[in-house]
Amino acid sequence: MLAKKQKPDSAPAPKSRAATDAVHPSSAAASDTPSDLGKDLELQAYRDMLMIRRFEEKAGQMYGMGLIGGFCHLYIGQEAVVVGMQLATKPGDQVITGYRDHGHMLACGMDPKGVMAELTGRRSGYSKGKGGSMHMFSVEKNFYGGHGIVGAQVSLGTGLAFANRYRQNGNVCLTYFGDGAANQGQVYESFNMAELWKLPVVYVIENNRYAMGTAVTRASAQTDFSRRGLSFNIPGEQVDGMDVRAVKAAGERAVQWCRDGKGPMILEMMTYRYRGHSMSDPAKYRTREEVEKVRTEHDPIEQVRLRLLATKRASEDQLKRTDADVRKTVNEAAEFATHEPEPDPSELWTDVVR
Ligand SMILES: Cc1ncc(C[n+]2csc(CCOP(=O)(O)OP(=O)(O)O)c2C)c(N)n1
Ligand SMILES: [Mg+2]
Repeated sequence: MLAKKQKPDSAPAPKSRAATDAVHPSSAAASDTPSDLGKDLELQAYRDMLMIRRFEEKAGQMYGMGLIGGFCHLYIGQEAVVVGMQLATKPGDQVITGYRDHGHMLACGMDPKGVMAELTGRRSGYSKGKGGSMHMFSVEKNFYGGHGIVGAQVSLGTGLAFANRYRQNGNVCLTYFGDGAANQGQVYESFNMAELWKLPVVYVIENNRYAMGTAVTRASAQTDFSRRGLSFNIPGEQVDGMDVRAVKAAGERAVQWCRDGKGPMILEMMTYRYRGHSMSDPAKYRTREEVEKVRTEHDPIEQVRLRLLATKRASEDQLKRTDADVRKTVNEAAEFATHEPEPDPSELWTDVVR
């Protein structure tokens, strides 16, 4: 049973911090060269990011072949964000995000076969083939969706953090959302409650510079999203979201802040998506050169690959084998997802809330 004193509404009054203090105490570290991951973690990060990249490339192909229907938003370019954040968590921490969610699921350890089978609308998909790209969940892996309503996951993630605080289980909820979602009203209602009740939630703002075809500068009066919590006294950091080491380091600081009972924290991940907003994006709002420049100069996977080679932690051959291995897993997932049966028609009447 939960003791009454555990309830957030009886939590001690928050210590007031001036808005200018609402910078994480260790934010100075954010500008330093990120610390080395060590050989094993660097290899793991490489593999995990590559898995997301290859999975998404395959999903894009399968969409083009008509094997995937409905909405499909790819995460290509943003891989270092989820992989770095996941390296900063411990089992029990939760993840919730919007519709650009395949990478988050894979980073949480969900089975690529189950994710791909959901994309193709098959019975063995994570939502029995009835949810599709934007609506998958795994309580076992602490992944809470997969939400198509922009910003909706922010209040839900705050609720998950409320439950953690209430149960005093020491878990932190990573709540991801985009630069566009950051302008949603419910985000600020959530911020207020989260700081008031010192909820263990890290708000990870994935600033990929666009919301559909709208550049951040056209939609946001304040484009420094790490400052969006200032009036609630929520500290924030801007992070190089293309560098998995920087993401992990910032993630660790934020998660620790939450675990210490200090309340929420905002991490603005400076990132970029290479593909269109969704599969039906005319891409008229940016130049090819802009995409190419990020891809050649800041690619999150290439950065790690070059570092692994330069430090002789891995040979070209070894990295090629990793790629082949990842491709095999993805091909098997695609094979599975095209041969599994579709849901039985009787399933139309199950899992429906009336
Ligand atoms: C409440 C709501 N308004 C509008 C939409 C349509 N919509 C879907 S995605 C999107 C842009 C969101 O951009 P951002 O938050 O930056 O995330 P990104 O797609 O860049 O990851 C919009 C406006 C929606 N799904 N829900
Ligand atoms: Mg965006």
